[in-house]
Amino acid sequence: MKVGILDSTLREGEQTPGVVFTVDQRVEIARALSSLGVAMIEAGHPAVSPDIYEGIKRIMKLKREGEITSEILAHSRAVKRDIEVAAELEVDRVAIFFGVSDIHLKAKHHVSREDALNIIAEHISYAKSHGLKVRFTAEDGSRTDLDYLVKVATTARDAGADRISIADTVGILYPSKTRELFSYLTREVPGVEFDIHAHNDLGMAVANALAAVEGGATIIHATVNGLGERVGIVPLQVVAAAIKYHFGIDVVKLDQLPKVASLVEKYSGIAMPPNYPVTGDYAFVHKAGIHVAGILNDPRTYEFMPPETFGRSRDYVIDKYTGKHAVRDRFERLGVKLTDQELEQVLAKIKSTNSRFLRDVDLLEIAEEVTGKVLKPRPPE
Ligand code: AKG
Repeated sequence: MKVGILDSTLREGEQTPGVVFTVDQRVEIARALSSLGVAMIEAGHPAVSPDIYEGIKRIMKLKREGEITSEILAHSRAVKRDIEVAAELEVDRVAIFFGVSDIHLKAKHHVSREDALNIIAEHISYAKSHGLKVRFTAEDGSRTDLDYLVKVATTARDAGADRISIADTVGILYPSKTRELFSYLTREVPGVEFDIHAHNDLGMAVANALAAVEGGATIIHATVNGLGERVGIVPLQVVAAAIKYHFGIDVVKLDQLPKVASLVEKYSGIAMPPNYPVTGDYAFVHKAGIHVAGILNDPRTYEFMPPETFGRSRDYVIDKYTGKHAVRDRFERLGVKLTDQELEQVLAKIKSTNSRFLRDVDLLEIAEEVTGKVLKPRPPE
């Protein structure tokens, strides 16, 4: 199985409402993504604004100097000026998109299916004549008539695209349909590689991306923290963890994911919820007594993979759900010895509070009340 990541935080990610990156931030994010090990970085659509143009220019300078090693792409409409701008920037690849569903052809492009094929071929050839590698994106591909989609992909390939992105632009695919779609396309249109661009409107983007890979796609589009239009696309950290668990493949340096997630959280201004998979604060934090007893005995009881794989560590919280094992472990860690009876009394008091989080100082206070002694915790290491 062959699979890599195209990160589109700087293009799709910046299409999140309220997100704008400065040029310096774009360069820093590209550097971080490259050292994370993503195969490709979609660095922006340079015709959109001067700062995106400038960002790609600086990213390409770092690429020439060897500081960035990922393949760098520029997004482009099927418009000659967009392609010329990408060529001017000497990006590794231009990604030309065109809406190919009947809805897009009629309501957006106002062209027939036949005319669309000519436009696609013409612009891919134009990009090739400028020495660019081309990915063609069948925008709204998931809502496109299948026979026509095969014609689109064949036309793009024959015009010189060596990659085709099938975009689930409105996020309506589900896994079995996605697998079928990609199996069919890879069989019907040989000689080209396929990308999956999956939006998360129905919460199935990661599942669809994995299903596309099973169907033969070799590149998954993702953004850090799942940024993107509306509710975004495949979150990089989640899909990377899923690929590691299910396929045993490291698509990026997994232990660097939290660092990159925090960087993008800071620059995007979009806070990561604490219950976010892999990089959220609670991703490896346990609570119920049964769960904590389980992880203290063998973490595999309630963890799909060790948190250290992702540069994280495990923890548990203390509140009314807590059991004796957790309380004993916490006091042992604090270097405070309590008898079994005292532990039971402490636990009873914990259960009668409705505090959200009991901190170590709160636990010591309860234990002092129970024992009637002044307790001295071991100083933190
Ligand atoms: C979309 O269709 O949602 C896009 O953002 C274009 C995707 C692509 O270029 O692969």
